[in-house]
Amino acid sequence: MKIKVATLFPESFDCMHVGIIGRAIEKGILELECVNIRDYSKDKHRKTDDAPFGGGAGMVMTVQPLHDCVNAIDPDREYRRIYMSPRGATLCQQKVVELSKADKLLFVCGSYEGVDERFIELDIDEELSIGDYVLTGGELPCMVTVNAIARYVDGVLGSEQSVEEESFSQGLLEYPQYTRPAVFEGLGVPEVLLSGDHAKVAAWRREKQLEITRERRPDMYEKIRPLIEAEAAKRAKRRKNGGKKG
Ligand code: 4GO
Repeated sequence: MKIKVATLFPESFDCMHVGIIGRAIEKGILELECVNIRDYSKDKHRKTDDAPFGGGAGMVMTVQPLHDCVNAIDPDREYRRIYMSPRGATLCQQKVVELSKADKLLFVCGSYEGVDERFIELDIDEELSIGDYVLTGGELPCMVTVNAIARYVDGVLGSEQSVEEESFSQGLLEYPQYTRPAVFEGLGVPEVLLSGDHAKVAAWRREKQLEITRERRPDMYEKIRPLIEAEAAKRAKRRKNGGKKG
């Protein structure tokens, strides 16, 4: 997957070269190119912002450097162009999966009070938000989005950390996890996890997921209720058939 980023602070993306995402970039599975919007300013002082028409506090990013930058990066409009903004649609796992199917993504990160609206109108396909709060720039939201997307790109996660198991848990919170030692500060581990009975472990984990989701996120639980009820019906039928499949 090719990802390009237009930003006034390309160095803030240095942290993307760490860990799992860093390895994916090294391996060439993920291509991440950051471009400095300032390099496209035609102003003699390389200015990229100006006072807002109509007055008010703060500065607005001017349209010329943004427009020229994005169209230098992506002259044939091959990239899906995303502007990070609290006004955008909120990122969710479903949106992450959808974006991970794109071959080419171009993120634009605004600063100050935002960008001239005409840039969005001319050059942006969609606005995206990582949640209902305001930050000083679109860089962190962009990095959050790229990190989430990268997990779905083939070869980024090891086979052990496969994203496949996750689809079974889509819309549910995670079950509790434990590793060695079996006792720490007097606290043990649920017996079933030490039993070696894989079916029992899977059933316990599912039960915990449902319990935790119902307690902490009733909104999420309501959405997946039909799925849960279908699962329960399947189990009941299996019991009736004396454990045979169907
Ligand atoms: C995106 C951008 C928050 C988000 C931003 C978000 N703040 N919730 N700030 O995804 C225009 C200037 C937007 C700063 C930018």
